Amino acid sequence: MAKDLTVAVVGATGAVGREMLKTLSDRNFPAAKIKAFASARSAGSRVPYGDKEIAVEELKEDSFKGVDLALFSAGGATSLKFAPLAVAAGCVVIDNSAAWRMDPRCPLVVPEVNPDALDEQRGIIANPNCSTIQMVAVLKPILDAAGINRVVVSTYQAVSGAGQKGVEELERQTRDLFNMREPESKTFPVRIAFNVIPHIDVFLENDYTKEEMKMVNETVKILDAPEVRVTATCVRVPVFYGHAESVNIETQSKLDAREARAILAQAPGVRVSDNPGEKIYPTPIDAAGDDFTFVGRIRNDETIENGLNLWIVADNLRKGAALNAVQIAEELVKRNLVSVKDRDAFAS
Ligand code: 25A
Ligand code: L14
Repeated sequence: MAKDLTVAVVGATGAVGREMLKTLSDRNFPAAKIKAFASARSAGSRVPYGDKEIAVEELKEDSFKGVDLALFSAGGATSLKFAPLAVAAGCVVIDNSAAWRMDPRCPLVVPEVNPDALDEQRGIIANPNCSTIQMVAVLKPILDAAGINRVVVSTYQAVSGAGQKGVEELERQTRDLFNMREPESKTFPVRIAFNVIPHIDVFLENDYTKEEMKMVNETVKILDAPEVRVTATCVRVPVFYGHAESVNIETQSKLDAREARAILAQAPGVRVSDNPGEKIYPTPIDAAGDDFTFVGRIRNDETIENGLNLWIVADNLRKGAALNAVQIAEELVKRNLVSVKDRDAFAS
């Protein structure tokens, strides 16, 4: 068993950071000491950890002295600047931002899918995008059973994906509309209340959004399967917690919907919730607060030889972010990998 660890959460006052603290406590992660960091404006506030509260400290360059493991969720700019400083101080980083995910030095891990990638860790381990995590949890057993040529996905993403400020914007706009006030859009590009927005993160040169291209590129890296072609449309919906996805999969060999249902029923971290006759299918309200990735509406795509359609839902703050990060931490402990072998690995 490893020594008792000093663990830090960076971005501890945010929607994901709070969930990280809760998850560490709920799962009895072997931490001797927990530290909470955020920006200067939160320094001195307190965040819950189990039945206690811990004081939030301002994140500084020397914050990682004596810290063994840090979970980051404070945006890409914070990760780019502070994760290398953490590694140089001997601290292993699990980073929830997009900043390091496609860096070849950084494993990109969903513990049920590719835990062995952790053996190659050099100090920064990347936590995938929320929509990608729940999709690969379902794609992996299908890939192993029948091979995959192509995936077409459309997402229905909750406002909490944009952090606490996303949650507050939907609340505020809803109140304003019911009180005959003109709602203001600050976090989302246009009004989200009673609307849907086909735009998450920034637009890129190819007219896809960055969120869409994360799903394309991260899926191939996690599955280690360059033959899997993914195309995505990512949409924000006025839901507080829980991302949903409509996924069309073209397999290499025939996999019938009934066989797929049986395979997914055995998949780690996945719950099949699929009985049309009984009106059983997962919705974000069912998934919110839960740790499983739910899958339903599993049916044959009747327009092609080897095709499936299905519907995936998970809690974006839990499996999509905090829980997956803590599961990575647990796997590192299990494999005795909470150590930085090369402190210069990310020195620029
Ligand atoms: O565009 P970016 O830069 O990449 O950022 C994206 C944002 O999306 C969120 C996350 O916001 C992030 O900041 N996000 C969600 N999932 C993500 C993911 N997978 C993700 N980002 C990347 N990948 P968030 O609200 O979840 O959390 C932001 C946290 O980061 C801290 N932070 C920001 N800049 C920092 C920094 N920490 C250190 N150094 C910096 N330079 C930030 O702390 C927060 O912890 P803060 O002090 O700046 O803000 C705390 C303010 O947030 C409000 N608030 C948060 N939670 C609550 C709350 N208010 C009430 N109740 C809450 N539960 C308060 O207003 C508080 O002042
Ligand atoms: O890259 O706004 O993991 O819903 C995930 C949440 C990017 C933003 C990521 C959102 C983030 C996204």
